[in-house]
Amino acid sequence: MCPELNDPTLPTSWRTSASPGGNPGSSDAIKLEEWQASENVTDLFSDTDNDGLPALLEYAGGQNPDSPETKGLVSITLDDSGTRYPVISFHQRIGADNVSFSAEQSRDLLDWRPGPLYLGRINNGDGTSSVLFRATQSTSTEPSRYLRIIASENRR
Ligand SMILES: [Ca+2]
Ligand SMILES: [Ca+2]
Repeated sequence: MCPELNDPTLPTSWRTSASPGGNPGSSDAIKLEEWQASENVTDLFSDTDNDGLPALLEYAGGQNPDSPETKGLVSITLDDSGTRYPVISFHQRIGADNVSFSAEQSRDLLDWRPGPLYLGRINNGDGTSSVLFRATQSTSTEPSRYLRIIASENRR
């Protein structure tokens, strides 16, 4: 579970530990305020390294706010379990729990609506997990569909 930060009744509140054996008696959470202090970040919308990632996403993805990134944090795949559904994922640093994710879909990039189904998180084994959302319509039903992930600051 995302320690002390989320509602245990919400599926999005649950995650694996950063360490394979877990961390009994301690927390692997990386608090946003402590990350901000260590990285000298005051504005979560700032992009001082001009890599297109605001500071909140640098935190969420475990990136360096002072160094441009070369790898993306969002990817699109197809869920190919019989019927093909587009899936969008965000590669979150495990423990960066002060950010919440949701997803929206659109047919025309103008009208965005909630609806993508939260599929859960997959531990990538490298300190990150993929946060997955699947479109409501399959590619055979709707060949053209746009997805986006929304990251929000989450502090309690
Ligand atoms: Ca940046
Ligand atoms: Ca960066």
